[in-house]
Amino acid sequence: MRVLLINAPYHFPDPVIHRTEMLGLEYLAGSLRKAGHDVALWDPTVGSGQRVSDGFGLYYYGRSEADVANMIARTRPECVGISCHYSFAVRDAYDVANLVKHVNPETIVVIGGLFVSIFHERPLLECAALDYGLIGEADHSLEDLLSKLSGQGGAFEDVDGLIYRSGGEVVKNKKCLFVQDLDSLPFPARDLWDMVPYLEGSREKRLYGLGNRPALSILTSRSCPNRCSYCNMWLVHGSRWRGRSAENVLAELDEILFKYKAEHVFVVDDNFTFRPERAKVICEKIIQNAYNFRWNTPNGISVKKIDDELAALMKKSGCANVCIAIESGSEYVRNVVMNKRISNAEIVSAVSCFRRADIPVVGFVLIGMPGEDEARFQETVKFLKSLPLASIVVSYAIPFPGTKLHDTLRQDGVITGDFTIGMDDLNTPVFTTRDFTKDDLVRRKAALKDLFPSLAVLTEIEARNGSHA
Ligand code: B12
Repeated sequence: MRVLLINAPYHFPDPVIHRTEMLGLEYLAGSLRKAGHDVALWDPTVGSGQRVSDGFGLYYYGRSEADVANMIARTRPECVGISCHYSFAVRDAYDVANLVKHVNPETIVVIGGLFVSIFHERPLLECAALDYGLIGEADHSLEDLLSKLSGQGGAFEDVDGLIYRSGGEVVKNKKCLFVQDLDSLPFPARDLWDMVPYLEGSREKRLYGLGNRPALSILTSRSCPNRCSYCNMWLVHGSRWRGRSAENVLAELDEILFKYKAEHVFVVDDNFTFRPERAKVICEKIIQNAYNFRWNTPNGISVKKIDDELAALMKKSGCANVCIAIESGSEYVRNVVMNKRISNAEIVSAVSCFRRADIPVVGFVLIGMPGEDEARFQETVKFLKSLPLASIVVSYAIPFPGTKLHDTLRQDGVITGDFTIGMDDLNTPVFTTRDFTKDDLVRRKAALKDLFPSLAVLTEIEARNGSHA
């Protein structure tokens, strides 16, 4: 089948975004190509980004309707797959679906990604242009759906996690299957789109101190078994952590470094160090191969199981900095409210290991969780001040649908009715409890930000370390 996979455009509050490759779409394209389909990838957010006068001050990252329509008319796909990566960006995905059907009503339109994984039937109920949705990881299920659509037999009832229309109703199959052997997947099909904007885009943004190096991303494992009350990633990737072998990771690194000429790699796993022995072997193999590149963990890693040996190997293999999930200095907030099961002592120990290894540490901090009164917030201030962090990233708690945080706030009557998170909500407090007002949160965020240098400090550190920043 002729398939076009599209990254849905979106509106975002920031004037510049960190535009990275969509690993999810690249993975799907790799699997479909292996199964014999004729696949193309398109990212309409590339080469775009202008302010729109929508009254919310949001920037639109996407191409014009005419561009989307031209792309469809030119490539004449039999099936278009749209990725809605963020639960707050679905309207833009619907717009693409409607355009596809407008250009050619015969084209089959499938939606996947986080939004469908949370809301299941809702996108098909809200958007008549969508024919199918697939819940969660779709590396195998999309291939299965396409083979049924190409008339190769089997019933739609058998497609894992499929949402479809039947007898005037929208129905869903249970999502049960997650890729067990990640090594069996083809590498992300980076060759199907132009990687230059991603390599150059990261250079411009200098995110998390990568100097001016061109950067790409890698996923060495999937999911995280922890159930932090504010996270809903597991709805896509399931509850079991799965890791690729070091050999398989190194083979993809070969491609990233030598074929695509990246000089920095973002390790975007949800829990890269979940099996520290595996992480150590990956670092050892990078060292043995004398690969000359820098890497970091912009998505954050857990502080559990970090020891001096791992930190030293990370440093030697080129780790430029780590982001770690501290989130709060109050053990009550971190463990009872956030369900992280991490003590202050474990955080101190991990930060010390990284500092001894001379790896700059960025702390992720989440404020505005229920129960975080002024006294508990002050525990965070005190705890952070005691840590030798290079910088911190402070975010407001957002009750994304599908999270325990969302359910608790709904039960407590804090969230009512059709509560939705919009793009314009990402940088502002969206709820209050008796523990704080919105003004309190704004003041607390500003107070925390004053404690540490901004992330730009990492770029300076990289420059001192001999990067070409
Ligand atoms: C890398 C990453 C980023 C990167 C780039 C994202 C990108 N272009 O791919 C960057 C750093 C830019 C980023 C930024 C943000 N991110 Co982010 N990001 C991730 C991260 C860590 C990994 C994404 C990934 O590559 N996954 C691996 C691939 C294999 O999985 P996948 O993309 O989900 O694809 C699979 C399925 O979803 C499905 N699928 C996907 N597309 C399609 C399409 C079709 C047709 C079908 C059938 C199936 C399908 O099949 C795929 C293969 O199995 C996720 C967490 C996670 N584990 O997913 C968070 C995550 C998606 N990000 C999140 C957030 C909040 C953000 C920010 C808003 C943070 C902020 N406040 O600024 C920004 C917004 C981004 C922006 N627009 O600028 C949240 C989303 C929460 C929510 N409910 O929406 C997540 C879930 C993190 C979390 N734990 O909370 N992010």
